[in-house]
Amino acid sequence: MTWLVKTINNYLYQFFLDWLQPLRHIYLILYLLLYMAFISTTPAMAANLSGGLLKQPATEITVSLSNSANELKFEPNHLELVAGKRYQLRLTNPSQLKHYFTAKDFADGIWTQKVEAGKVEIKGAIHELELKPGAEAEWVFVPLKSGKYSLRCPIPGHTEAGMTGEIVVSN
Ligand SMILES: [Cu+2]
Repeated sequence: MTWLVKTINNYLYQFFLDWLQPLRHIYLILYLLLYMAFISTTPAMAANLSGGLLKQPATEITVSLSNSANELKFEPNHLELVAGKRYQLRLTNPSQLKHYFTAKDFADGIWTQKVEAGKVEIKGAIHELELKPGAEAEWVFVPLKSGKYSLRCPIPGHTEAGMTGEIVVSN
């Protein structure tokens, strides 16, 4: 009778070997598929989040780059923003010189919806804006990362003369 048990055991063992080995691969494939699905839905979720965030009414802020007296400063030179809120930053240059609005680290931590200047709308990541005398631009964005960021005009002599500022993003 033991030979029968042995045969059945062998049969069962073979059965498990034959079926479980491929199952292990299926498991691995399923795991990979799930993992890939997770990876691919993450940007989709981010897009949904951005979509919702980008539909809120925007808070308007105006920053003047220098002034009609050509003073080398931003007015105001301190901005307080809240992460996740939508802003419409209006930049003006009423001076006779060109100026930059440069806040690289700040720009890295925001979602730019658009920059509008004249009849042109620019979409996508923006890091720096140059405003010629009399120019105006609108930057619509949502800050995503809290922090304290520095703002400056990198034209030689302007930063040194005090054309700097600070942007604080809180949660
Ligand atoms: Cu300047």
